[in-house]
Amino acid sequence: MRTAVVSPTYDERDNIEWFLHAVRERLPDAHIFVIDDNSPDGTGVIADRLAAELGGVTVVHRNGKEGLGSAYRHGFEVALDHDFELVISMDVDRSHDPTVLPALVAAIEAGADVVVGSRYVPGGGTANWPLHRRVLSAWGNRYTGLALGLKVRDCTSAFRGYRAAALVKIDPSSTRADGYAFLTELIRRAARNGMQIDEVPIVFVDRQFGTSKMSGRIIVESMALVTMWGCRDALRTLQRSITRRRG
Ligand SMILES: Nc1nc2c(ncn2[C@@H]2O[C@H](COP(=O)(O)OP(=O)(O)OP(=O)(O)O)[C@@H](O)[C@H]2O)c(=O)[nH]1
Ligand SMILES: [Mg+2]
Repeated sequence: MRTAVVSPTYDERDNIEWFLHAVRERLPDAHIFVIDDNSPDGTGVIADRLAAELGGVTVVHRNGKEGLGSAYRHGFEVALDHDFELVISMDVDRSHDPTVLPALVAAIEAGADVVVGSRYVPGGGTANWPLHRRVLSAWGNRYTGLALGLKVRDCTSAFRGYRAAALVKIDPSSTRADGYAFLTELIRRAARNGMQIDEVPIVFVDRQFGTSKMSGRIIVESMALVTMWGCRDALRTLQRSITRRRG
């Protein structure tokens, strides 16, 4: 399958070289799109040099930091413009294990529309994450699943593969969230469209180099949007059942 890997970067100077080589090793034919928001630490410049060395790497330079959601949206649009059959999203900070890449490809080849690298299926987990991050993520995902009626166990993992046709239908460019709520929004749309969503286990490794861009604002955005979507879904179900009873 013609495969694109879309990866946003912001201040990933210590990770970008490792990342590009690791992806190239696991998926030699995949094209890699790096979406860099003018990283102050010079990640974009390093990525340009590596792209010239390695080939099959496109670095998209944006003017300034606009958030993970915005960067993935942009990267998906660029990848879809280039006629790929499979689009993989992956963080650069070594949290997403490149050895899982072939399993993501295999799941799509076997018929899935979307495949999620999941911390919350048997065999999945997190390594060296502090307790507060583990609790936040695990309970955040439980709450999300319950509020939105989703069967997917890990709605906020960015390590995923999308069949290109499914991604077109999901239409990421019309989403609004900036933080990881963006990821929940995509899964919600896939589920509502009746798409086949598979999960493969991943062990998420906490970043060792560079700084996290996670913030209170991103957490609040996620919780607020999930609650709003959940209430809207419940209201719609109620309206439908009232209309049915009247009719
Ligand atoms: N282009 C771009 N990339 C970003 C931005 N924010 C985060 N990223 C990248 O998105 C990926 C995930 O960002 P992280 O900082 O690891 O955020 P996180 O994974 O939610 O937080 P941690 O759990 O601490 O790793 C990394 O490759 C970042 O470099 C942004 O505003 N613009
Ligand atoms: Mg990270």
